[in-house]
Amino acid sequence: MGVLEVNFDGIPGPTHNYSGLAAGNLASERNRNLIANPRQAALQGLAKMKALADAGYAQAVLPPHERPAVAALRALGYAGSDAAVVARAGREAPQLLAACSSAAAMWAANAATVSPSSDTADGRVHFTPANLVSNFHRALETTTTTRVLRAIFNDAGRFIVHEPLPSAAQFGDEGAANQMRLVAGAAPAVELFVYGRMALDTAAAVPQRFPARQTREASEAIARRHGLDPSRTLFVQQNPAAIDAGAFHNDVVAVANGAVLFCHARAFVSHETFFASLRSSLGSAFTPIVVGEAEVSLDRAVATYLFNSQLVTRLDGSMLLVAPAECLEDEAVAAYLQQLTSGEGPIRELRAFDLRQSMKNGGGPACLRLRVVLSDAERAAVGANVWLDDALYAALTAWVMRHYRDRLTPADLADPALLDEGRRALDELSRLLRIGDVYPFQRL
Ligand code: SUG
Repeated sequence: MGVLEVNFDGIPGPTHNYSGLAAGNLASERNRNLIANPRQAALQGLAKMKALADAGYAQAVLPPHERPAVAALRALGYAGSDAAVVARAGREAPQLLAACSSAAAMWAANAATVSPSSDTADGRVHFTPANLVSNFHRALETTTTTRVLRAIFNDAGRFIVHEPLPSAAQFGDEGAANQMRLVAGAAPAVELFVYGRMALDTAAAVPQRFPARQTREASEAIARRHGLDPSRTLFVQQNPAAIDAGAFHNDVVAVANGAVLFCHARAFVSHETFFASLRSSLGSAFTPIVVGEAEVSLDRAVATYLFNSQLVTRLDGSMLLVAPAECLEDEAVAAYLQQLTSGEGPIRELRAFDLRQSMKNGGGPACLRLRVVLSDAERAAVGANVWLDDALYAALTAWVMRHYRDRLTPADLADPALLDEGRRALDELSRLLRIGDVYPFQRL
């Protein structure tokens, strides 16, 4: 039976913009108020997906969410017609409208934590949609994400999409961006959860400058509800210094695939104990590739998103690193990558992609995708039209060209026409993808 990893990439939505909403995400803070190009954002994302699909990697899509989120504005006291709600929020509270208009659901690594059926006690694939409580604009994603995942993974015998964890700071959960999975040969996998702080135990060091979004308590609850084997599950603290340097998720400083862990030397609190545990679970196959400060500084790693690359297995068993184009423009990082891929190590190929629209909001190749390991039978149980083949790529590209603007500023978010354009686009998309009525405007 063939088991393979499918990358579900989020399609950047029609309201993609730069509103500086994410504290501790240096790109988002720096690029606030830039003019965005939602059409280009979507096309750049689709181009990466197509290139990987063409190279033989299993690729699927996740749809954007309805924005502005009129229901959220109503819950906060705005009333009247939808157009009046948006217009008044735009006049009185533009930052609130911006939060309710964010296209942040494109960063699918934050959609959910996923445990493949081979890791879980009941033999089903488990999903916990992330509650994303650290940021209001992201917490708005959970309801639609849960519906979308339930529409795609709609077979109770094979899949379970849990409710998100309780929406409280103590259970702050940012999904797969803080989860890694390592596997060596036929032995069971090790699931690795990286947290930024402990909510109920204040003894551990915490970042001084920026928020730690993921709590250990959240990660432990997910491991319990997914029925993971405690002896194959590790909880590791992210280095507070990495969070303070702008690594708001672990996937900004580390990525794992197979038995390889590619990370910065300052990614975790204690490399040595944690590497020793991995070595005892995975044996000699465990291959850490740790990049020191002298080769690539933490600041350069965050600026280029070197570790926000996708690491995928090629047919011959060696690995491809899917990196952001910014890596090749930095002398130290480009030199490091040249040396990394030309040696005898496991990573033998590099492909760089222009994802600048997403990158300017702090989202690289790895942020844009949710990894879901599925067996043949599980893939066959997906009834939705989400597999990116030539036909879906052509349809999605044409859909983007029909519906997306090529220029959007935060001030444009108050334009009521944007809401209508988005709804028309998503109505069409939900039919194309066969995911049912997942959007609030379809369920009125
Ligand atoms: O949550 N940016 C996102 C980027 C998420 C990246 N994902 C991963 N690392 N997996 C965030 O910080 C910025 C939106 C704005 O400022 O308009 C934003 O939400």
